[in-house]
Amino acid sequence: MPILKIFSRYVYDSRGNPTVEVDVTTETGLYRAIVPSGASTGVHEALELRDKEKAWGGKGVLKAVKNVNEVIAPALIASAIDIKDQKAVDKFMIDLDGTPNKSVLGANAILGVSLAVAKAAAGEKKVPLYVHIADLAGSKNPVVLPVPFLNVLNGGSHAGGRLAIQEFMIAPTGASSFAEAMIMGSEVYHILKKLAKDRYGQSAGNVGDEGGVAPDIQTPQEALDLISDAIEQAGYTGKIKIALDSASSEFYKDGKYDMDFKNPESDPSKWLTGKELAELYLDLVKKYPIVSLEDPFAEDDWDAWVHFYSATDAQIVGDDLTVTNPARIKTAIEKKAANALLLKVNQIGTLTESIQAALDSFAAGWGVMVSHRSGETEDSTIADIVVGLQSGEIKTGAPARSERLAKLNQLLRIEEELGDKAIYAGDKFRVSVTL
Ligand code: 2PG
Ligand code: MG
Repeated sequence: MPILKIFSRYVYDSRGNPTVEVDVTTETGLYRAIVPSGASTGVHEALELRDKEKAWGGKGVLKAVKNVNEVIAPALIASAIDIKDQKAVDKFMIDLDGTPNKSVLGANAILGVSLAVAKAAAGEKKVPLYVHIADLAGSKNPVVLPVPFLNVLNGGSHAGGRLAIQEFMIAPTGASSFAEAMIMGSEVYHILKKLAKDRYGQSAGNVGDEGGVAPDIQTPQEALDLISDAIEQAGYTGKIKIALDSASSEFYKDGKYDMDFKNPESDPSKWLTGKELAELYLDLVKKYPIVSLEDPFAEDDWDAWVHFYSATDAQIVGDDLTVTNPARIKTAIEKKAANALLLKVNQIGTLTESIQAALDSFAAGWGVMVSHRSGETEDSTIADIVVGLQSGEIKTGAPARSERLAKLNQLLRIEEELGDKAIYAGDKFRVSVTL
């Protein structure tokens, strides 16, 4: 079925910044995708085209919008490529751009079209989006609902407090369904908010970019104690695990890690080496039920990753390290630097390359956690992606704020639709493809 029209406009994301929206129209209807945007972005990510002009503080996306409307739309429509052939559609746009990091058209322009085309193809096939994505990925059993890694306490570049580590997530692995995982997560979130206010004052209940509470605390131990207490009060000890995203590239300075990086007077003699930071993580893993650590080290500090890999059985997730890029993933697999991929569609810029990144990771025995960005929208595509890939783990913020719930609510609907066929990944989240 041909594409009748492709139209792009800007809309606003959850931080109030403009972002690219794309509508693809075919005979079966109008299909829409909105592109997310990160704050703690990796230097190796595909290029997000921003106007860098006075309007919106340099964050305008008018050029990216124009690239969709004036370059991609006429060329793709004229090519008459079958929209069900996502690989061909994405390759066409990659070639049209002609650069390795999509810097001519912008990864935000290309991704908007890529995702909207996938939705249009699902519409043409009259199947849910996750079924179409499963077809594209060759998934064997796309009925697995992921463990939601709920970011209940925000720090780093996503919050105002002093905490260096960016994300403290709870993972209800002991639930029997996704719906039950959300009940557990929601209960713990509300208890945590109350505990944070009781311990640190009213303002500790304020939330960061991803909806988690953001008390002005300094150490990861304080955060983990708060969360452990909330899990215990809710009665879920043992059933809810914990995960971290350090986003440590944000506090890597002169070859060391500054756990006080938001303090302009931070004392360099206290900055940690990679080995010292690894010791800190190993202590935390011993004391708390931590099952996953993301970006524990900076994006090019390979030695620290390799050292840590051999010291723990926990999931070690590459985000800034691997940037959903098959070439970086290959290096990380070869070096034994990580054992899981954080999959963010806008880090690479097309659905096809994102699927390839997941398949390469699965082939190496890695886990794959599908992820939102800190700047999000009502677009819920990643919920269908995580089920379509059968990857068993997703992080999309706290169980609060509608740009986060858009994805979690879509997963509730998918579980309901699958009925008896649905399988909750639970404590098998790292090997969900084998279920
Ligand atoms: C991360 C993300 C999403 P950002 O570091 O994993 O939680 O943050 O989108 O700011 O890169
Ligand atoms: Mg991250």
